[in-house]
Amino acid sequence: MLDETPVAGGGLLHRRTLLRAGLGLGGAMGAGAAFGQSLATPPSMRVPGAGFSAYGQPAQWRGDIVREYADVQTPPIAGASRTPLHRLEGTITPNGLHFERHHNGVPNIDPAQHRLVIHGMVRQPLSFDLDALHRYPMVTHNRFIECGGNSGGLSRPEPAQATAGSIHGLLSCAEWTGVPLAILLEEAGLDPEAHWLIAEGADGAGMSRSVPVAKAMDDAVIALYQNGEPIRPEQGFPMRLLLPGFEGNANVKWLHRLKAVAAPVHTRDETSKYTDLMADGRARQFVLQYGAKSVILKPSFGLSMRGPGLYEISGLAWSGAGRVAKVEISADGGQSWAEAALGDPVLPKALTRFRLPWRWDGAPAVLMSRATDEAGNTQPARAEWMAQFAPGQFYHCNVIQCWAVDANGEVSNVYV
Ligand SMILES: Nc1nc2c(c(=O)[nH]1)N[C@H]1C(S)=C(S)[C@@H](COP(=O)(O)O)O[C@H]1N2
Ligand SMILES: [Mo]
Repeated sequence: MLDETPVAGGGLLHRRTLLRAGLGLGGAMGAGAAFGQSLATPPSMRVPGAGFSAYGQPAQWRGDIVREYADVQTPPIAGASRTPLHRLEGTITPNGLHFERHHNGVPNIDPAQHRLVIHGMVRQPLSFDLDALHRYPMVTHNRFIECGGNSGGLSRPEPAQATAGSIHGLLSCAEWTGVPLAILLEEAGLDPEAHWLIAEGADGAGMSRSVPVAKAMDDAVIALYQNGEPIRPEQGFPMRLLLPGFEGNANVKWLHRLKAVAAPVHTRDETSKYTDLMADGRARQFVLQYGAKSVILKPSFGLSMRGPGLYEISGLAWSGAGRVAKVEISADGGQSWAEAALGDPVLPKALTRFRLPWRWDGAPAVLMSRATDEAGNTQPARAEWMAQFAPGQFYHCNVIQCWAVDANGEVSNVYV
């Protein structure tokens, strides 16, 4: 299917359509004065450039790509800042833009003093310093982290007119390197009756969560590096618990203690928060593993379109259960769908970039994306998702995000 026959309503083209004809966006070539100017020697070629720097920074022209910190938070140490997803490309979040969620600020921990203790129902309690951990074999994987409260704004009665980053930016993806937790637990010798671990952080919140031993033995990592450099203070320096695909809160930062216990202990952070109040008045606890989710970033609120013609729709998809199997896009409010191309390679529990060519005819359109993962999980419509819960419950929201494009190319957040 290499021609430009739409495969779904609203002008969606096949994901493998080769746009051979050119998009006509380059500006007319010719002998005119404007073309002559384009060919002139750029001023930067006439002088030497700047010198070296100890730690590089983004281009000065892009210094406005920053974490969004819109919520009014008092005190400002308990809250969140968000990744500007709509201003980034690819799948990896630069370390300075990884979202932050702190319950009592970022502790300043001297790595030489820090210890990770494994105790409780174990044969041999152990204490590791950073050097000791570096003697163990390490693994490196791309993994997303998403806060349980991410996208929760979509549960509000009116759709917020806000960027994709401010709605969905409690989500980041990094290449994490560290020691598989299973190795350390095997050395400590878990009691067969120890089915949970209490993971506690060394921050002022003493944040702690109950974590199933099955997860700890499966793919949990004591993460020491983030995108190749030592993990940032905001992400848990000198070490954090990484539980791939599990809700952000359980990925305890500044990790200093893992206590093996028989059953979950119902810590403050897993009872007062990150628990879903259902429509029938019961509460669902330990909603740890995410299902499938996606969001279109281009176009999205604040990134308006410049007239009819060819565009590439692109965004991010992910699942806590494994790999993204497919992402479908609709440009007609969900009446018809076309399958997007997925960026290669599709990694488990990592962000996946999807893309689809679109010939926009200039008429109002409603764009939606729907991810399905390899376990068969998919995304519900907002109304379907809301119906399960008591009013006000917003955790673990994976509803389909709908963006309306008006005839002027302006994009708004809509509920369909
Ligand atoms: N010790 C500790 N660990 C913590 C937190 C915290 O406040 N203290 N916040 C949790 C929450 S709610 C989330 S969503 C993730 C956020 O990780 P990040 O700040 O690296 O993005 O860390 C979790 N781990
Ligand atoms: Mo969170």
